[in-house]
Amino acid sequence: MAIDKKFVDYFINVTSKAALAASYLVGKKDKIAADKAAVDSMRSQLNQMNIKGRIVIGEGELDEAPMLFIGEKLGKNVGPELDIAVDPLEGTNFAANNLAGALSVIAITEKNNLFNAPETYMEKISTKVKEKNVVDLDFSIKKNISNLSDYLNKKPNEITACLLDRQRHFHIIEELKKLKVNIKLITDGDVSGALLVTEKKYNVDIFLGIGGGPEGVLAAAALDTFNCNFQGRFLFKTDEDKHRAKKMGINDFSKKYELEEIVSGDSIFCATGITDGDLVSGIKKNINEYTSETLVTHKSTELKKVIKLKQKINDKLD
Ligand code: VTB
Repeated sequence: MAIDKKFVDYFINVTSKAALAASYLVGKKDKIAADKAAVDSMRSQLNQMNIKGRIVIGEGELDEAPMLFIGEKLGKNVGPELDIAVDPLEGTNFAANNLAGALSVIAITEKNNLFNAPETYMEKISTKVKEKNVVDLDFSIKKNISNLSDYLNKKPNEITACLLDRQRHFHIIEELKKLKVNIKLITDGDVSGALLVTEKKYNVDIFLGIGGGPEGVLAAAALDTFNCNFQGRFLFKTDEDKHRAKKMGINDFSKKYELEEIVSGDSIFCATGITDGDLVSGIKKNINEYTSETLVTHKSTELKKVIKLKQKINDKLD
């Protein structure tokens, strides 16, 4: 089965409108308000659609998130049954401080094809290399870089690795430095970071490190259509984390998940820029019109491109 391609346009609209809503709060030093604007818009757009949608990755569980909570049903309860992962504002710091890289993101699969990820950290790795056993979460940094250099026929000093600038990655950064690998550090936004391996123009060969689990699942949906590789392993620190994971059906807490265990079947992914970033430009507004740029993927039609949209600011989705 496939998700009808008409939904691609609808979901571009959803993230474009959420990005527009958040764009009014760019640079206002208020992460919560910017996030709320994106969440409210996304929820209202999704509820106008002819879908039987269910949030599998959202703003948290019902008790902590009144909207877009995990399990929330969305849409008019007619049409296809879809699993939906959202990050209405990926990079709240970016939006609050008017920095590059804020996105509004959604990923959709048919029912039961998207991993129901808990809100914990995830160890991740992504590369353009699809073959197994070249790059692997279980290999050392040294082995991964050496395999990747051989595979790409590049010297380690011609390889670029992207990772979040965090203390927890200090040992990885030191190892990469020793190997003379070029390092691209990002301050936030690891959905975008993981996607930098998809195209040569971004000049990133490998993305690695520990970031949010939900962000990992979202990135995996797009990486699947780009025919790239992704592996993730959740990190459960507390008993509470483990308890919540168990409730979601996870029993093996140290399992390494392959891309196809995270997302399967057809999928749509949309990431609209709120501020300018590596993947897409941010929202540009005139008095009555705005332009959005959305990175879109649709697995069954092999669509993977940036779509620029000019719309009236008050246009409703019908
Ligand atoms: C990443 C990144 C997010 O959180 O998942 C990161 O994609 C991980 O958490 O944009 P820490 O900040 O605790 O390291 C964000 O930076 C913010 O949600």
